[in-house]
Amino acid sequence: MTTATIPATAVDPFSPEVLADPLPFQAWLRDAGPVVHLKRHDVHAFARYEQVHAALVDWQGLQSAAGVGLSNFRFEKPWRPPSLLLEADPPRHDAPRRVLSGILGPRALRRLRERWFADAERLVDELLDGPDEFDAVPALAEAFPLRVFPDAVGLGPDGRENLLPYGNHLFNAFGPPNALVEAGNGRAAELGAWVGAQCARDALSGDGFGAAIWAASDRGEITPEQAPMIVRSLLSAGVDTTVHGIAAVLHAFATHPEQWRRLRERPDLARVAFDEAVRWQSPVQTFFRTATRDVEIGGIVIPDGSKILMFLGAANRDPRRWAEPDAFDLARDPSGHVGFGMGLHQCVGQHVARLEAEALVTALAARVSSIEQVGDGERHLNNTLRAWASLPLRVHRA
Ligand code: OVV
Repeated sequence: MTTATIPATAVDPFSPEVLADPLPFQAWLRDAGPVVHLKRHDVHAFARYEQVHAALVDWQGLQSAAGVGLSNFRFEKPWRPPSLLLEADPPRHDAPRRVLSGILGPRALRRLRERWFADAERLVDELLDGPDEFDAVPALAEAFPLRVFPDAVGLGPDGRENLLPYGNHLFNAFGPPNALVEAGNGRAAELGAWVGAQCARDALSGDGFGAAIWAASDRGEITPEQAPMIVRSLLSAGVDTTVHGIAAVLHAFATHPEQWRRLRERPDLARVAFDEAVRWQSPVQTFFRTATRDVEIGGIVIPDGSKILMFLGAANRDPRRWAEPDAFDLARDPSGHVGFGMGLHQCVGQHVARLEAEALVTALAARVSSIEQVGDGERHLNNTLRAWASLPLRVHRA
């Protein structure tokens, strides 16, 4: 296929209309062809599972070090120093990744499991002492990660309210410099300075993920210059993502009462439920890559140096890959979804996210016989995240 025959669209995927309701546009993209040209940003886009997966695993042909947003670091100065994990390629990516994989891996998280389950039980008990109707975004989706994750990193008590706004701006900044980014620019320097200050060794407790990163630099596994930047990755990627992942699973159950009944019979399905919700809502909707040479994907050539856009959320609902893709269904095996990415850069924090969600969903399943959503709720628009501003729920105590 030549460039002239590639399907194209002038629709801006980062416009408020598409961000508010992305599914119709994503369905159009998938059906238009394996590769679609987005005229508004002059990038090629993949929305089918096959091409998104192929792009994610081709780290040699499609690099991350030129940025995983629209901005091309070959030509544009990044708004913050690039991440050593997200915005790096092998071999520079490897030592930071190896260190963080160990610190956030299933074995290392075992010591947190009991504590986080107890914390989730306490939070749900406190909530159920109040009214039957509440907004699940502040009450659960934000409250639980903010209760457990900053302590697990080893952050001090002050300024934690900066974490969500920092992450929100960061995820907006992967998109084009639209009104969402402009709205965040005013506080970006202040928030970035606060986050930067929390990454110093003496700002962190002696027993958290942060201290473990610094200890790895003592052992020479990473350099002392790299340590604070890897702590920054935890604070960047570890809060908003889990908040909106938890919001996704709560929305899923609140709109699928039969799935909640099934979970109550089989509480061991809590982890599968979270992955199915991550597939179904895809809290991280999109990431870009940059061609390191002319790369062929989906029958067309992506020119060296040009950006491609991967629609993770669209791939996760591609009927070519998934039966009944729009159904939230605990009977399905959601493994292979690309909501956490795939390949070399696949989410290094996914075990942390799963543990948080499992703890909260398990505590709810033991105490709540039914969950309903009261009205449509309100989406929170972000250039990268599929998120909720408000998710009003009504629960019945078991
Ligand atoms: C996956 C992700 C998102 C945002 C930031 C980072 C990673 C980071 O490493 O800073």
